[in-house]
Amino acid sequence: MKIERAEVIVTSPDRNFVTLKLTTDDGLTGLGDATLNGRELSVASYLSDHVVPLLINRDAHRIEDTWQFLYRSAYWRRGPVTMAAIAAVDVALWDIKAKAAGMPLYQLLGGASRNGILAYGHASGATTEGLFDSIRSHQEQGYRAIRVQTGVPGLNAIYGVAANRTTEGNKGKRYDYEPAQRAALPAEEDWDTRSYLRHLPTVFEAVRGEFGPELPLLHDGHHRMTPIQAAKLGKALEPYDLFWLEDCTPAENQEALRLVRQHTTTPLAIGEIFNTVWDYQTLIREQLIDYVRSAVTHTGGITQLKKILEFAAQYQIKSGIHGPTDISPVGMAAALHLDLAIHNFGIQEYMKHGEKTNATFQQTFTFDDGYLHPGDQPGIGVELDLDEAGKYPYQTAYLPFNRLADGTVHDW
Ligand code: EZ4
Ligand code: CO
Repeated sequence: MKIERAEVIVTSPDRNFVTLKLTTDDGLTGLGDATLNGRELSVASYLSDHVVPLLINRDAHRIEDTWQFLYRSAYWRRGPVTMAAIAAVDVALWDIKAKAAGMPLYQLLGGASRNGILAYGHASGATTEGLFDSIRSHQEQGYRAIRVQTGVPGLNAIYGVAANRTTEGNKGKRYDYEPAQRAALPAEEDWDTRSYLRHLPTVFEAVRGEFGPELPLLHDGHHRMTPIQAAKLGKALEPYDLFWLEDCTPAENQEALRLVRQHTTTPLAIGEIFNTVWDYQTLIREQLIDYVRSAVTHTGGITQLKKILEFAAQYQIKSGIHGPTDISPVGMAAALHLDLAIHNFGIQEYMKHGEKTNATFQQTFTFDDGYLHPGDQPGIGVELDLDEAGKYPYQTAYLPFNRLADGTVHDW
């Protein structure tokens, strides 16, 4: 079974997505997600200009060999653009192999280890009242675990809070909780870590008071703290029993997490911007984290993420696969097959896509009563409607960035 055709499809139904479609000489097709939020066209070019010519006439069954070939033959290793491109090829080949086998992909990964995949949703509010409404609305939709993001007094726009959607200029331009904005330049947000550190524990105290001790609560620090600040926050949040504190500090320097870990028992999740197992080497081996946040889409696909998660499993570290709306339904479906099959599953992030996206990417995965399931169709269970995709050309969009009160650029 040979790869006969490889097409890179860029479409922007509700936001930009990059999809690789492979077709074999048997007429089987496979899809892979290559979406890198705010840098989509670079991955599309990496694929079209440099990878597609290498795929034609390759044996579609040789997934591991193709992965190693793309990783090693490029000479220039790692990085988000390269690894997103490799991920797209990898997932498309797994989709094809599973279709050829007549099985849903999770069967090829070892079969189901559980009945359903616990998902968490994103609740947010500029104020505590707005946050409570958002948590209730997520519970009504079925969510059994909730990420809590909130406004901070004195700061205007802030990561994870859906405030801008209601302002006139931004209406309909972005998802409720999704930061990327369709605009020629990145939006500027403001930040003050000391205000945030003072305010956040009071929010979690209020949420626990209102919703009780059982509801799993998560929070994303989005890379803004120094290690000692992160340690302080972890300690301050201990009474509120978080499921995890995510990206408490930038983790290019993995050793920084030692300091955080020494000071707090709040579980730590890291890795949505990582792209290989090497980014986790110290974090996993020294048990400095509790959850691996990588997406299938940004970590070289099923082949690589499965290896990272098996490494993590030896240290009782679990999965918490990244699943914001900038992961396409193809990338989400791939994650769900892996979630269902692995033993050390933790939780899956899940935000619903918009109507146009769902019409463009037909999906078999389901969300019922707080649990996701990839469905039982052969392959990954997602098909791309090219007519729909063709209606929505790429639109320039950027993630925002942060400045401190004195104008200094800060981590976003
Ligand atoms: O900001 O995916 O945990 N989720 C996140 C996301 C990221 C976006 C960036 O593209 O941090 O909302
Ligand atoms: Co995050």
